[in-house]
Amino acid sequence: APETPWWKDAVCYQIYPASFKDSNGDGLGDIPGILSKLDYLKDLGVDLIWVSPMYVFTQVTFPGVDMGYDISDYQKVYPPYGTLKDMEDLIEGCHKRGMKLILDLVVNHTSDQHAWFKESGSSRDSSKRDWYIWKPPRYAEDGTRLPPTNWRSYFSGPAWEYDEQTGEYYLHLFAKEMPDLNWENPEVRKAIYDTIMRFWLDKGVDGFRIDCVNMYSKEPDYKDAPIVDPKFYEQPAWCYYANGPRIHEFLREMHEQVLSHYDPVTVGELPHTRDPQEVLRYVRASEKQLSMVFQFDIVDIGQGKEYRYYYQDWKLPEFKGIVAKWQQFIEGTDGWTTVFCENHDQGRSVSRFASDAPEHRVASAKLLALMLTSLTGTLFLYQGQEIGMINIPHTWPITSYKDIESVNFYHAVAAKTNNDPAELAYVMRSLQILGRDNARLPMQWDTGVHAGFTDCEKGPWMRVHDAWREINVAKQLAQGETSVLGFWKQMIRFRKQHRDVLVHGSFEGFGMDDEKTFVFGKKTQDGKKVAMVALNFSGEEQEVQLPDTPGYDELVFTVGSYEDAEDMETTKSIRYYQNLTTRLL
Ligand code: TEU
Repeated sequence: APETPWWKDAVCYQIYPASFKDSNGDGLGDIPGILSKLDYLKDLGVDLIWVSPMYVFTQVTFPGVDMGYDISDYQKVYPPYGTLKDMEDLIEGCHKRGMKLILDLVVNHTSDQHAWFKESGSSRDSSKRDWYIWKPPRYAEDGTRLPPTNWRSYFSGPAWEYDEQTGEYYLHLFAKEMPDLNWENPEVRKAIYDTIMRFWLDKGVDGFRIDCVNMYSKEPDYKDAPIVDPKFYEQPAWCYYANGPRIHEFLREMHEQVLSHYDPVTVGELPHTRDPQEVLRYVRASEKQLSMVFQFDIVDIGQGKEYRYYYQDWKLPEFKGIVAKWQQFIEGTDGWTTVFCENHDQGRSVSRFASDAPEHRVASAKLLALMLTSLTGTLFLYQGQEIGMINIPHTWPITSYKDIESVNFYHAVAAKTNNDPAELAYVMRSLQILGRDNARLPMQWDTGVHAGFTDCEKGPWMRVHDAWREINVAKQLAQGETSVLGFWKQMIRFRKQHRDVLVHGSFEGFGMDDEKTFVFGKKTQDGKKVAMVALNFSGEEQEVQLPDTPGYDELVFTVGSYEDAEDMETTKSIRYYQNLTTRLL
C-alpha cells in the first residue's frame, strides 16, 4: 500500500477506566491500573489506546449520571481514577512502548456542575447565559407550561429542563445533568479549543475520540419533531441536531484553530448517518476535518426503530450488506474508515452477532476476530473483546443494571404500560442483548476473586460476569495460541504482515444473500494479491463455492476455519468448523 498516515494501520484498543483494572482496592478501575497493563496491551499488538473520560465528573454515588460523559472539570482527573501526574505517567508509559494515547473529547455538553453552567444558570444576564441553550417556555391552550420543543432525550423523557429561578428551559440531549453547550457562540468554541483540546495536546496526548461529533450544530428554528409515538409527548428528534447546517464549518474551524497545529489523530463518533456521501464529508483528507469516524450501521443492528431497546431480530445478509457498504464507500476517494463492532455503549459482539452458547462461544469469538482483522480501515477493539467476553446472563434482574440509559428506559416502559410483565420481559431481553452495561462489567483478568479486577473487600462497583472462571486473560495466556486471545494476537500479526491487502485492500462480497456464510475477497490496489475469507455463521458444516481467483499472483489465505489460521498462508483447502447458530432470543 502507498505510504499512508500511521493511524490507518494502527490497531486501537478502547479502555473504559471504571472497569479495566483497580490498583488501589476501592472497587473502581483507575489510571495506575491501566499503566500496570500496558505490557499486556503491547504484547497483544496494540498501537493506540483510547481512554474513555477520566476527567472530574459529577457523581452522587458512583456511577453517578453518565459514567464520566458528564464532565465538570476537563483539566482535572476524577480523584478515584488518579491524578494529573498519573495521566502524565500514562502518556509517557504509552510513548516509551511505542504506543499512542488518545482521550475522549466530550464537548456537545458539560455537567450541570461545571463552572460554566453554574455561571450560565445564575441569571438571564449572566455573561455565560449564551454558553448553553436556553429557551422560554411555551404554553398549551389550557395554560399548561410546555418545553420549547417536543424533543426526546436519549435517556428517556424530555430533552429540556425547566429552571424555576430564571424561568427558562435549557436543552439536554442526554441527562438533565448534562446541558448542551451552545456551539453557535464563538466564545464557547474558543474555550473548548484553548482550555480543553490544547491543554491535553500540550501534555502529549496524540489526539481524540470525539463524542457526538455531528451534534453540535442544531437546526436554529427548534421545531417540534414528527409524532412517531402518540403515547408519549417526547419524540425522537436527531434530524434536528445530527449533521446540522454548520457542523462542517465548526469542524473545519476546530481543525484550523487547533488540530492543524499538532499532528493528532481524530476519530469522531457519528451516529444517525446512513448516507456514505455525508460520512465522506467528515473524513475526506481534503475536507480537513477528522481523520476518521465510527459509523454505527453495524452496531445498530437489532436496535428498535422507535426505541433502541425494543430488540428486532435480523438475518445475516443484513449484517453482510452493511459490512460491504462501509468497506466500499471509500474506494476511489481520499476518505478512510474504521472497523469495530464493540464499544462502551454496545452489547458484546460474540453474543450479538454470533453465539455465546458454551459450545459456540470460542469459535464465535475467533470467527469475528477473523472477519474484523481482514477488513479495510483502522481497527478498534474494546476491552475484553480480545478474550471473547460475553453479555450479561439472562438471569440478572434490572437491579443489576447501572446504566442511566437502560434503567431510565425500563422505568419509562414500566410507567407507560403499568408494569405489563410481557412488555418488561421484552425490554429485559433487549437490554440483555443491546444494553450498554454489557460492556461495563469488570475486565476478567484471572480466576481470583472478582476476576482479578479488584481486591476490594466490598467488591467491584459493578457485578462480575458469572463466567469469569472460564473467560479470563490468565487462563488464555496459559492456553497459548489456541485461545481466543492467542488467535487475536496471531490475526493482528497476520493483518500487519499483509497490510496491503487486509488494511488497505478493496472488498468484494460473494453469495451475499446466503444466510449462513459470509464470503468475501480483499484485493490489493494493483490487483496482484488477494485474500479470500469464508466465515461460517451457522451451527453446522457448510460448503461454499469460492470464486476462482483469475489473474491474482498471490493468494494470501483462504480460511473458513480458525484451525487453519496457523498455516493460513498455505491453506488452500476449505474446512469449516462448528460454530454458532442459536440466536439469543
Ligand atoms: O454517545 C452518543 C450517542 O450517539 C448515543 O446514541 C449513545 O450511543 C447512546 O448510548 C445510544 O442510545 C456518546 C457516548 O458514547 C455515550 O457513552 C454517552 O452517554 C453520550 O455520548 C453522552 O456523552
